[in-house]
Amino acid sequence: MSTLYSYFRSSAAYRVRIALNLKGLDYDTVPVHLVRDGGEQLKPAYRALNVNALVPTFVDGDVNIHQSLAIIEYLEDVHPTPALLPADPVARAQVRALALDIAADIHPIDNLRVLRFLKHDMGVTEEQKNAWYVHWIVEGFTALEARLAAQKAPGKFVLGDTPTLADCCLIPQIYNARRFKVDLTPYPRIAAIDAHCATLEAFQRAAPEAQPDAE
Ligand SMILES: N[C@@H](CCC(=O)N[C@@H](CS)C(=O)NCC(=O)O)C(=O)O
Repeated sequence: MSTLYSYFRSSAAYRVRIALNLKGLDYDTVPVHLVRDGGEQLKPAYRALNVNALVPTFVDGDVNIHQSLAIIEYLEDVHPTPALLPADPVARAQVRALALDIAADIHPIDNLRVLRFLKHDMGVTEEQKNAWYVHWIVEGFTALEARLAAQKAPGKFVLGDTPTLADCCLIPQIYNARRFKVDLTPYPRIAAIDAHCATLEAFQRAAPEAQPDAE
C-alpha cells in the first residue's frame, strides 16, 4: 500500500487526498506536524524523505514523489480511470492552467514558511501577515471567478461535470480562504463548485477534519 506524508491542514496534501479518493486508491497516512516542536517537516527524519521539507510526499515501495501536482499526474498515469484530466488537449491544458492558477500563483505566497519569514524575519505584525494572506486569495479568486463566469457551458465542477485536477486544487484553497475568514460571496461560481464537491464522499474523506491527525 502507498503512503502519503501529510498534515491535516496542508492544502497541498489535501489535493492529493482528493485525487487518491476520486481514483478509489487506498493509502496509509503518516502525519507530519507542521507546527509542533518547530515543525516536523524540518527534522532530519523527514528531510531524508523530502529535502524540500514540505508536505506532501508520496511513497510507494521504491517510488518517492514530491510536489502535489506531480503526484496527482503520476496517479493519473498509473491509474488512468477515472480520469482527472480531460482527453481533449485544449480542455487538458485549461484544467492544468486553472490548477496552476491556484497551486503556482496563490498557494506558494501564502505558505507557512513565507508567513513565518514575514513575521519573524521581516517584522510584520499579525494583522499585516493576515492581510497579506487574504490579499493573494482575493486576487486569485477574483480572476478565477471571472474565468468561471465566462464559461459558455458551466458545469458542476471547475471544467464540466466531472471532477478534475483543478477541483483537487480549488477545494483545499477554499478551505484556506475560510480559515482566514475571506468573504466568499463575491465568488458565486467558486462557492457553487465547493457546495457540490462537499456532497461527494471522495471530497468529504479528504477534508482536514476527517484526517487521523485532525485537531
Ligand atoms: N508546491 C508544493 C507545495 C508544498 C507545500 O508548500 N506544503 C506546505 C503545506 S500546504 C508545507 O509543507 N509547508 C511547510 C512550511 O512552510 O514549512 C506542492 O504542491 O506539493
